[in-house]
Amino acid sequence: MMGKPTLAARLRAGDSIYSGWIATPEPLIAETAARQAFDCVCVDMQHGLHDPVSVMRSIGGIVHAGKPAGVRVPVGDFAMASRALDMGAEAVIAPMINSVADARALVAATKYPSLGERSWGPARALSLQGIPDAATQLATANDATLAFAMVETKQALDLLDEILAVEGIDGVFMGPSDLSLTLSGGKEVAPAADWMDEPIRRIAARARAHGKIACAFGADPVRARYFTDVGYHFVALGPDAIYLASGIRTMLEGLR
Ligand code: 3PY
Ligand code: MG
Repeated sequence: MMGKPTLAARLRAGDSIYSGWIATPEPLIAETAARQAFDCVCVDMQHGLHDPVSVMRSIGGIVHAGKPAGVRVPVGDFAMASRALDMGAEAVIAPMINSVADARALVAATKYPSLGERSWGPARALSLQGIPDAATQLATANDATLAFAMVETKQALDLLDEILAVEGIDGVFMGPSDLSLTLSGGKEVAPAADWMDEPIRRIAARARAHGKIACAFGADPVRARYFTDVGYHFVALGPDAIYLASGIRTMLEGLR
């Protein structure tokens, strides 16, 4: 939003960002999360139930609550990556970026020429974020919006430096569940296993070496804190069903 530091500016200044993660396609939930102390709120189209309309409405609620919005798009849906930015998202998270070609496709969809091939049409982003005119948008959008490539497979880990080197990729987003699933050869989903510590630290260290942002999905506060401690600057916590369940638990425990 104009007048406030963008999510990109805060991350580049070294701030730690904790983001909400909303799977339920109801804008009021995203807005309610944004009214809490989260720095940012993301909506999930990959494993969450969001569609383009619920994403558009949720971004409105999040931004009206004064927070930046992020969108995780479905696998391979680079068209939606462009649309999420047109709808006013400040960050796009693309799952399963497993090759340099995937990373380049993400940049093409999210950055205006000459860096990428993003098509012109940000009317909603302009009005939502108070960007005064097209020239300002064109001059600022490539820096002010973030393209995060999910590194969450053995294949992507093997190509980590090549993916990080793609110009226009602002950071890598580590998905610990899929990473553990693929590193274990399909044997287990063990996002918090001891043997995950080395690849988790390596991803943060290599992102830092490339001057890029390390992001992760934290699930709970203990894991989120651990990610921050080992060099991640953008950590998502959730999804929203967990907020609801833990709120209900706390409330009922208060009765006993
Ligand atoms: C993963 O852990 O694989 C994720 O994609 C987190 O959302
Ligand atoms: Mg995943």
